[in-house]
Amino acid sequence: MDGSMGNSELILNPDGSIYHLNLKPEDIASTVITVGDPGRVSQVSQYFDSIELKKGKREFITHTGQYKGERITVLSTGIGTDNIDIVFNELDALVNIDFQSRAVKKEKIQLSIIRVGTSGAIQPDIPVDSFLLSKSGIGFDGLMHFYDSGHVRNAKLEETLNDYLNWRKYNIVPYVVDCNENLASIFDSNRIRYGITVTNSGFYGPQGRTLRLTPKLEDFNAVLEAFSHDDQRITNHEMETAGMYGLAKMHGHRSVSLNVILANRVTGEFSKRGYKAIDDLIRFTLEKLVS
Ligand code: R1P
Repeated sequence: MDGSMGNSELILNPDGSIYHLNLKPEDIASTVITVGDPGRVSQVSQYFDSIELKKGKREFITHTGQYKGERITVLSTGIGTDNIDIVFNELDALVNIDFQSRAVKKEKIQLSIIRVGTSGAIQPDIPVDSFLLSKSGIGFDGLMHFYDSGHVRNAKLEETLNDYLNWRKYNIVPYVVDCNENLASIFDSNRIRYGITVTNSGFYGPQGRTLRLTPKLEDFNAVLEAFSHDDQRITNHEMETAGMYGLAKMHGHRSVSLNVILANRVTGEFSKRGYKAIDDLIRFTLEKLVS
């Protein structure tokens, strides 16, 4: 074995780009903003001083450009940690695998990956349109269970939470991974709230929403709302953060998740100015990246 990866494992397109993202190594900056919605990519890149690259395939749209002297890539992930698995493995491959020899490079490059997303609060005092930085992600999806990931997880919080939930009997055993504190400190501001974010495997039943189907765990959000650990509480639901934190840590990258709260699940409110609130978070994020 020479350490090179087969064509079925590291899949490259005929032009040498990576399979799903359709990108070549030179196409990405070391600072990457991820957004769920492909339409949000141009909402970010409209603020760039120049755009050098626009590429895409499926829901993965990428723009790379300059913002106040800083080269930044913005990339859409689509929804869910299944997509996060693709995006984070392929981003890492772009910088840390030699596409000619198909071997892992000796010198590793560290990416800084910042999610600019949307989310629903489960605490009544978190208003819609506010910004929230996820200190930890609680993964109700199964992604981390497919990796040797114990060393990157927050074992203490994970065990305390699972003992509290007592949902092992339903085969619901979430994992917990923390943000990169160093990257998070860039975003320190009185505009930011901090919290523990739940990453779900769906939008309706897995977040306790009932349209026509009956959820198995009727009191899902109330149980999560009542949990606290070291003065931290569970604040919000979304669908990517825990997977991002786990994959970033395992690969040696830095990752942090910023979210606009669009819905409050306790008060029943939904933002009336969502696009503007997301725009505010985009401009806040870009300014913090260059300050
Ligand atoms: C669900 O509507 C989607 O919105 C949230 C969730 O995480 C999920 O991806 O984030 P984005 O607005 O970043 O996609």
